[in-house]
Amino acid sequence: MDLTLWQYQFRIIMLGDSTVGKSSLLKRYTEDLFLESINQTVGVDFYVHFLEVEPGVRVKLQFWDTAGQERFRSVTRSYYRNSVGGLLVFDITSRASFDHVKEWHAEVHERVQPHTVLFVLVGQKIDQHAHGKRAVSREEAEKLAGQLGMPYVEASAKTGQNVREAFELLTRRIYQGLLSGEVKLLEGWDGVKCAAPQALQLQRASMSQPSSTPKNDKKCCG
Ligand SMILES: Nc1nc2c(ncn2[C@@H]2O[C@H](COP(=O)(O)OP(=O)(O)OP(=O)(O)O)[C@@H](O)[C@H]2O)c(=O)[nH]1
Ligand SMILES: [Mg+2]
Repeated sequence: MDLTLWQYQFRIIMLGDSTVGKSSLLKRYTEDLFLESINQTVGVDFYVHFLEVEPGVRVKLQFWDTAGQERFRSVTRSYYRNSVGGLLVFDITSRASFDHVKEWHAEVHERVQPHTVLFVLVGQKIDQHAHGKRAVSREEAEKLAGQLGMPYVEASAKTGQNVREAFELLTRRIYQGLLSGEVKLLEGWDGVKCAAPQALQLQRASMSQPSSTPKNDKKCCG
């Protein structure tokens, strides 16, 4: 199948403190690679990956990998608004990176209204648990994720554990949001794009319940 064909494009942002492993997660997911010494991100980098969310429905995932360093914040902020989803990442060995999750979330929330960004919280570097370096318990992270209304996944870009799962969980969450109308397609917003008219036909064919017709299908694809 031609991989350049897609029915939807989702723009997804990677957020979290510097060195938590945002770029490493993307490298693992898109190239199945891990680098012990990887350059710190300067401003924003771009990655692309394709995922079939259900038979015949191919999504182009366009990732914005932001720099966690404070000095790039004015650049990275400009990417929040046109993101439909995000991985909010902390490092399970760094208490400070976990403490900052609330701040990252609040900052995005404030700046994207009236839109919302659907998040998954990722506890990164889970390979370090076996070396006794965990500084944030799973229970604590799950509790915070619950308060912020997002699922929690523990992953390791180094071993690859749960990396695909984290990205796919987010993608499916966005796709479901699109079908249910939770994700609203407003004029002048680029978080989601649809390739017309194929997407609508496939979407309709895939839905068994007429009541689950997306509210926004006309804007998206018609
Ligand atoms: N042990 C371990 N180290 C990791 C893991 N993921 C990333 N690292 C290491 O952590 C360091 C930082 O990784 P990056 O992916 O550059 O972190 P980042 O969040 O993109 O950082 P910024 O670009 O500065 O925002 C690198 O030395 C990686 O090799 C992991 O799952 N386990
Ligand atoms: Mg980076």
